[in-house]
Amino acid sequence: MNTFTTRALSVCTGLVLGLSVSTAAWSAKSLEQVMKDRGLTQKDILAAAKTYTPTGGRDEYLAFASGGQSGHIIVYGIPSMRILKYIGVFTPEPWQGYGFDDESKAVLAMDNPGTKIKFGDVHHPAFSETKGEYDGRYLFTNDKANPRIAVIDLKDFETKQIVANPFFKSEHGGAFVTPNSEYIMSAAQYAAPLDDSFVPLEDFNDKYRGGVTYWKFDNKEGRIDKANSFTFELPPYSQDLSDAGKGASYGWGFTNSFCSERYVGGKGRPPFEAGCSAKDTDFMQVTNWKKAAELVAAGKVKKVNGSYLIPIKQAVKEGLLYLIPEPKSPHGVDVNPKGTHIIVSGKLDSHAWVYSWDKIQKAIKNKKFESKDPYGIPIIAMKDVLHTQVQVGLGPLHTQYDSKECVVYTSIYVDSMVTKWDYCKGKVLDQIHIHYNIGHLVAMEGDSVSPDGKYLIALNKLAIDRFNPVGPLHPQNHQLIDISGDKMELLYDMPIPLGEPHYVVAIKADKLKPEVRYKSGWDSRKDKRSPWKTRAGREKVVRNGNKVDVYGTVIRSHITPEIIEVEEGDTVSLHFTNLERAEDETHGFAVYSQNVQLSLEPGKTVSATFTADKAGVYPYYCTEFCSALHLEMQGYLLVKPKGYKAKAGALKVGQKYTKADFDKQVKTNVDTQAVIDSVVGFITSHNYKDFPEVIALVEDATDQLGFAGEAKKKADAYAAKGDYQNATLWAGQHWQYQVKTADMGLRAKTFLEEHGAKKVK
Ligand code: K7E
Ligand code: CUA
Repeated sequence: MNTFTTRALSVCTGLVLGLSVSTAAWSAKSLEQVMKDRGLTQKDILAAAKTYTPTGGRDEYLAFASGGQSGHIIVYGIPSMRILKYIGVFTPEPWQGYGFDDESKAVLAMDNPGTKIKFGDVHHPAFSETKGEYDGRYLFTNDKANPRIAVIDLKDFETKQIVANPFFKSEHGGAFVTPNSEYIMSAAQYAAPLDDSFVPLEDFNDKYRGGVTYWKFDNKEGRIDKANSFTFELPPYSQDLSDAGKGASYGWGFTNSFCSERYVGGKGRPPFEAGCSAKDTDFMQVTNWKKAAELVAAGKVKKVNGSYLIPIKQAVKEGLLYLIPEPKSPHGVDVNPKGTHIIVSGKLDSHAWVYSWDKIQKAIKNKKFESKDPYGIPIIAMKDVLHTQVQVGLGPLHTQYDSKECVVYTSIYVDSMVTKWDYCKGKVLDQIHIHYNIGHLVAMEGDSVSPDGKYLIALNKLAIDRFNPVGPLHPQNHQLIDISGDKMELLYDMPIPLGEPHYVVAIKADKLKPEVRYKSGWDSRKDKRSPWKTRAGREKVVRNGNKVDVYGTVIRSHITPEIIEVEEGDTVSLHFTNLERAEDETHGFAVYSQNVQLSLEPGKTVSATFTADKAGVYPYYCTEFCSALHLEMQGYLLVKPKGYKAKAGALKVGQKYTKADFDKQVKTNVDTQAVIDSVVGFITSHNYKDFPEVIALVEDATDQLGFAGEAKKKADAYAAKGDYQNATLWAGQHWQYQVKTADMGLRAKTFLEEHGAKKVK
């Protein structure tokens, strides 16, 4: 490197890092060396500085990504692209105990007899909205394969409800939310009979149907209200995605389609793909949910199979349903923030098509239709409602809106790029290359009425050569792009090894207010106190015939009870409550060979029911490394053979203790108490009550200290009787509680020091 570039580089890197040249001499030098060693350019360094988040730092946005066939939702931060959580939705997820405890098994079993289905194909997550803004309360998502919608509460990032579509056999176009979360839209994809009967393909046109369901969301309960949801019957055109109108188009929904040819391939006929892309146009289906809801409320819609179904005929008669031609096997339908325009992409074409809501409304008002489809639905002429068409690149799919008016980003699948364009003026502004074959893309709060711009993430279908090879199945690639300037800049590649990504939604992180603990004894899936909640000291085992209920607790570092005895053939229900109040003090619970893995976050109560069908010894233990003595957090489930008679005699101890052992332990305890006293002194001399995190730690520490006092009393009583065996063991337990108290006290002290607590006395 010549002197000029070296100098230019040190000045430049000094600026990049916001450091003056003099104070940054050494770091500029070492940075230069790192760049040289790793072959990094200045552009790389700039990209790194835009995404690097120092230890303890937080992200500005949180992304909720569809986990595809994994059936999960993936949560990560932007711009750091650090993964924070996988949320089990349609698929069991052992870390969270999802699908392993009775409470979450019940969620997976909703509309899923016997939990037979163990996976979901997640495509489109969507946030709950208030006045068209993301409100950070709920997330909804769909399962395309087994037409279902799930509700995730963002208070604790847990799945609370799953509902199956009463009519469809697949469901792609969901979840899309109306501006006040009145309804969640979900459209069918592959046409099928609306009931479960067999209908031969010869009857495809007459008996196969599509549809779009408007799931009623009860915003107060935070659950879908199945009884008041309704579905529009639609022709057997493959419904694609949907979007809800907003602003000017509030009260309406838009669902595009492909294969309006109603072609069926196979059995010697040319394949589906040939027949399904033959025509030049398919249809956008425009539905009026507001008026439909009024009809439902007025009792004018009939229930079929227990659910409201609006037949095509009725929808047409009431003016609730219209068709608009869309060019070339379209994909994606995206309403702009004001609700005045709708963008559709022709995926076999190089154009995006912008429709004007104003013109659509006029055509509807004036009953100006060009014709009817075979099912009698009025068709509005494309030329009457098209605002403009723009050549954006080959294979356009999805569109996201920028914070700047009229500016949008469209994913271009075949050309592997993102096109930035102006839909008002109809011109292309910028293009950037993507690796490879982008599907959806997401801009910050891009589906809301006030998108933030800033970042865009390309959700790519193929990674090919972008990462170290890991066998024939490759991870997905999420590429972060800076869209704050005129030119798009690629910042970061993030592999996601979980499932085909479809859509992602991103919300401003400070809109989310997740809790760090549950109210004690909480059933998180039902959102109320569990009937199985247990307080410290109230643990018990209740037998009723051959049904055994164990009311247990967990706290650092023991499980109560530590021995559970049942008989072969008993049905055992374990109910554990985590007594901790401290942040992040989760315990786990696993039993040998019973497929039990529980996650007990602070305050939570969960249950596990199984049949103890084989006599034997079943160790159980805590699966979260919760404390220094985590490995000792253990116990035994003893399944006794039928008619077993206990042997006479007590447990044989492995170790004998003397007075010297006891005295030694007591000295240790006195020393530990001195540490605790000094920590307590520090905390109480500061304004710790101004810090809720510290108050929780102090509460927990006080609890532990209470237990310590009880253990000490027992130790002293045994010592007075000269029973140094039990005296030493209880003195040891006293010390255990002291250690936990000290541990929490120190955490509280560190927190106060790091958060600028003030001395008050
Ligand atoms: Cu384009 Cu399912 Cu949204 Cu995938 S869909 S890309
Ligand atoms: Cu509790 Cu490990």
